[in-house]
This record gives sequence, structure tokens and C-alpha cells, in this order.
Amino acid sequence: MSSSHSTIIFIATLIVLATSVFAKEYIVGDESGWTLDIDYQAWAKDKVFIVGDTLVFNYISSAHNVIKVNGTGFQQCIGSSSNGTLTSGRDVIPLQTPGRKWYICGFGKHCELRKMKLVITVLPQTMVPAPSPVTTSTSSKLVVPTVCGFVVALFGSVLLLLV
Ligand SMILES: [Cu+2]
Repeated sequence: MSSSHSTIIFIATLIVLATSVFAKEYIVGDESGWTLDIDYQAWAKDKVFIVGDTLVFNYISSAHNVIKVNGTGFQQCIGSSSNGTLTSGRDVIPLQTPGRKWYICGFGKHCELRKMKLVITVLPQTMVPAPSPVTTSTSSKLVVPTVCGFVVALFGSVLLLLV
């Protein structure tokens, strides 16, 4: 086996390990689940979502659903049918790509009037290891600088909390 193959396998193993170690499952709304009149922005505010994590929406399937929308759909509470609507009552959504993710409930006016809307920002996994100058400068090229500044600040404060 050539050394480049070994390196690739080694890196792939590291990524898999990192994913399994750091991947978290977030129950949206915690024990309240996905329901009326929960402040989901408050719920999401202190959480750091990273690629590989999963979101779980728990709800009564006859009363709610989950529609993945874009920013406009989120603001106007309009779900596009092309993305499909999740209706199982326990929808597990893997966060596979970094960026903003928007979810709303499509029942009645649950999104407009009853706060059933959630927006989160998923961070790339390259942000996960302990920050070093090299990691930070490399990562900042991959994301919008303002987002990265926010991320670094957020990560720094999390580290402070952990120490
Ligand atoms: Cu609903």
C-alpha cells in the first residue's frame, strides 16, 4: 500500500472518529417537542450545531408537521411542496451541510401565530477541533468572514465555559 493511500485512510478514519465523538442529537424543544407557543429561537440560541449532528422533531403527527424551507419561506411562513413535508411525528433530520437551515410547521397558522418556526446555523466540522492559528485562518477562507468571527467568538466562549 502506498503512503498516500495510508494517509487518506488515516484522515478518513479521523473524520469518522471525530464525527462519532462530536455528533449530537438535538431534540427540538427538548421535552416539550415541536408544538405550539414554544420559543424555538430561545431554544436554539445557546446550542452549537455541527455537520454530523441530528435534529429530532417530536410531535403529534395529526396536529403538526415539519417543512424545510428557505429564508423567504421562513419569514413568510410558506412551505414549498417540492422539498417534501415530514409527517412521521418523530422526524430525524441529519445536518449534512453547513449553513442556515429553516424549518416551519405547515398546519394552520402555527408558523405565523404560534411560533412553530426554527432557524439554526450549522457549522462545518473543521470548526470542531481546538482552535489553532492555522485552523482559524484556513477556516475563515471557507466561510463568510462575519460568520467566522461570530463562530470563533462563540467557540471561544464555549471553551471558557468548559474550562
Ligand atoms: Cu403545528
